[in-house]
Amino acid sequence: MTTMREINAMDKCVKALLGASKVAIFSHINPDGDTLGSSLALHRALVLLGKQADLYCENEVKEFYASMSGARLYNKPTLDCYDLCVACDCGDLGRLGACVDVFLSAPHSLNIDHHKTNDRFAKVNLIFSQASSTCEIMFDLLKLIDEKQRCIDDEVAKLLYTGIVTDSGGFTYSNVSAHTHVVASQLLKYDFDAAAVCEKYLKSISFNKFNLKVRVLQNARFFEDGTIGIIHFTQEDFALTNTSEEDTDGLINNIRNIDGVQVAVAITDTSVDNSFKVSIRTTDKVDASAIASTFGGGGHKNAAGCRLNGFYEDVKDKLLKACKDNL
Ligand SMILES: [Mn+2]
Repeated sequence: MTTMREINAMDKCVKALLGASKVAIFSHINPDGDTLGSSLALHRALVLLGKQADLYCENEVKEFYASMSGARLYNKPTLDCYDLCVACDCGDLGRLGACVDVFLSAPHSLNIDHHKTNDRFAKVNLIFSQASSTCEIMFDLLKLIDEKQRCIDDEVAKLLYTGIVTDSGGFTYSNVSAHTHVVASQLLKYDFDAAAVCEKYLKSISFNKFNLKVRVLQNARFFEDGTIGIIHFTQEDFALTNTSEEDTDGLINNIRNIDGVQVAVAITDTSVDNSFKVSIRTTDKVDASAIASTFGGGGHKNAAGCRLNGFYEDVKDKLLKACKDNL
């Protein structure tokens, strides 16, 4: 349900965006389709409104998302100061990585997000934890402005649709509501190839990623009567298949989708020795964000993540215990 707090925040966001002339927009580290889609859509909408805006992200946009409209504009500032900073899809300031200093440099800030663990770090916080994606919220926000002054065009619609599709697993996750479909249906009235968006971001897989998938899935380990499944991406797997960390995206769902599995965990070697990136996916019976928060991470009920340091077997055992405790 939409509360008064959220309606007020929506109004404040509209006023802040219309009142600003120099805006910096921030996507989270290791950007995904939702943070990119919402940030790029906002950027383009602001340009359509005649404003100046820059895009920031600690990381370069991955090849997989490089064809999103405006993706090349990241980290090429055209302004040296801002009157408004906007974080898109960031649950806390840490998600801004090294860009946090720029975020904190402006007199006004907005935090537009759907993570239930969001810690409301900005001056105005537009947080709908029941939304499928930040793009769903961004559409509602831009629609309010668009009614008075056009700021949604075909490209903006395609960007928002991309974020909704990627963050909802093609409208299959439990974060999908009637409103998600209302937003999608309004977006589909614009002129872009929605089937091509789904093909590119949900279905297509490079041959190298296919080889990585085969290697890692055949070494999956299962615990607690098959309710917990764990996969491990090693640096050797990446080297032998000519892939990298970004190619792990989505492969964990192959484990989560197995009948009987309630928690799927993917442990990925980072380039730093004994440092691991962990993704957790759960069925509705288990809270993934509760498991991740045991280790200082966060996320959603069915998808969360954290980072752990140590020897692989110790890291795996700690995660396994946290999973069992939450079963
Ligand atoms: Mn998101």
